[in-house]
Amino acid sequence: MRTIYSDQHRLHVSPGEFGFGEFVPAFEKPERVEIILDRIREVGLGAVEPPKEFPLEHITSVHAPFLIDFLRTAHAEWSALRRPGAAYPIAFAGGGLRRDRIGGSVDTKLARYCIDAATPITATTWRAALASANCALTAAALIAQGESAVFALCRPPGHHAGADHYGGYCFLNNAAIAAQYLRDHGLKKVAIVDVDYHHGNGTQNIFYSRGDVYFVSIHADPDFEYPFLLGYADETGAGAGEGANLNLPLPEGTGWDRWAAALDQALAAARRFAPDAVVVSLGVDTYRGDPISRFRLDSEDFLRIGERLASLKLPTLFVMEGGYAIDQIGINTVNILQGFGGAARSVPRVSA
Ligand code: OKP
Ligand code: ZN
Repeated sequence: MRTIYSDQHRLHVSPGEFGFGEFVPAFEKPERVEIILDRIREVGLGAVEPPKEFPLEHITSVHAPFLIDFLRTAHAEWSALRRPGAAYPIAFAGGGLRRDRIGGSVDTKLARYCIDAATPITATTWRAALASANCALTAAALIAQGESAVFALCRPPGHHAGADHYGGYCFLNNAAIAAQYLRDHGLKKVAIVDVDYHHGNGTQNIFYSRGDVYFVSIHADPDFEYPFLLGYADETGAGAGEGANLNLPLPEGTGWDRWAAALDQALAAARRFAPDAVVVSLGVDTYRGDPISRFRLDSEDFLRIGERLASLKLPTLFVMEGGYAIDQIGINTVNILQGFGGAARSVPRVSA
């Protein structure tokens, strides 16, 4: 399996995030994808190639142009006010505040566009986010040209970024951008299967009223886990998208048996939709050792996830999302790709 990777991801380094009463070091850090890359090379998964550059229209087809302008210019506005560090919001647009206000000061816009205090914009964040989206687009172009499976090793991740908002370590929704590219290049129906521990609220938001892109997500119940206010089972789509959104929230402590049953349900639903291709939002923060998550999957389980995804027998674009257990992130991620069938079966796939 080919991997699309850009070293420009290093241009985004979060100074830290606000979590549970204190400012803590960022969990979403550059080493994540470096370690995955090392594992890809160690097992000989396939070629690692840089992304091509795509016109911004592919991004503005899923994100509001005002959000894109903001991501590009927010840090310049921030530092023009002689502020140190990265741009974080100090208020949020809940409680009936005016979500129709799309301009104003940098703080007004941060309050309107950003959904949490874990997603800082630095001077070079935009360049990293754009390179990440270009990885997804490059992989999508390969799928559109007939490749059966490609891995977009995206960083920063994307599935929490919606049509007009960002957060959850995500700026641009790489999986949604890829799915839209496939729709624009001859594929009639695309299914997005989100296996990250967190609900892909941004992806759901982008496609909620559309019947041409099916979204199914298996995740920690938002009753106790981020993003807290989306990802419930009663969110089934709207208008033309009614029935094209499926949420499978699971309780704290979920292990393989229960998670795998949800995966089978997700895959049966995706199969019924009869898509022309599948985009997998690939997070491995379901791992039992993940520092911010509460599921209990083992490294071997990720092989089984890959095998089951392969049973759809559809062109499949893997887009990297979360996973914060640095020591195991390479093995866990590549196990999914190897389980899918991307490399020689003789390579050992679990190590200490
Ligand atoms: C991004 B992805 C921990 C709080 C975590 C943000 C979680 C974003 C997850 N201090 N808040 O879906 O893996
Ligand atoms: Zn996650």
